[in-house]
Amino acid sequence: MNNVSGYFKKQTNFLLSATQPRQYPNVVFPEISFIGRSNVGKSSLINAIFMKKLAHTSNTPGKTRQINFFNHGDSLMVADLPGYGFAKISQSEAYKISDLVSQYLRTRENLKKIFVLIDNTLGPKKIDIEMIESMRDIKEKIFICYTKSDKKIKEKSAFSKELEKFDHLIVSSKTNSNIFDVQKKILEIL
Ligand SMILES: Nc1nc2c(ncn2[C@@H]2O[C@H](COP(=O)(O)OP(=O)(O)O)[C@@H](O)[C@H]2O)c(=O)[nH]1
Ligand SMILES: [Mg+2]
Repeated sequence: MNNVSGYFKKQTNFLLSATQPRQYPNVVFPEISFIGRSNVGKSSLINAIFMKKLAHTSNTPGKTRQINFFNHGDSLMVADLPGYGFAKISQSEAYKISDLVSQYLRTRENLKKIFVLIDNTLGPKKIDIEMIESMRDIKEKIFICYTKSDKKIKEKSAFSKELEKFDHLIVSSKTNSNIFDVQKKILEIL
């Protein structure tokens, strides 16, 4: 597949939201998913890649508590996973979400690539490292996107070194910087 722009002109549509595995779409298309802390820019990145207001962006972290699935051109499934590290929910709800996500990551057979988003202005946090460590069995699927590259770096992270071995891009959904390269990465799996 070499026509990147052409491929992303295909229609993308919201399919369903799932809170349980039995609700996941039963399709054979390859799937990619987006994961990261609440407010890291997951929905914004999905919208930038697919050039459409698909995922709901928000200033209120922790809004997405289910897995939202989108169908791109009957050839690719896209999953927007609930954000982690959001403090303002109950412990039991946090466990429920983390069970849902880890179950999804372990068992979803058509899952080809996991885009782990990290806020470039803050760098990786302990919780990002823990999340990535929990994915050790599927680490070859991980691709890191450092988000909000249009903004000034606020903090120097103590954990940056731990992620050096992962393939990554530094992107901005606001200026579209490197979004084309993320699209190219996606086409590689098809
Ligand atoms: N400056 C800037 N702001 C961004 C960028 N991506 C997301 N945001 C903002 O960050 C906030 C959270 O974004 P959202 O996509 O809803 O994050 P999510 O919770 O991970 O889905 C919103 O206010 C977005 O407008 C970016 O690349 N640059
Ligand atoms: Mg979101």
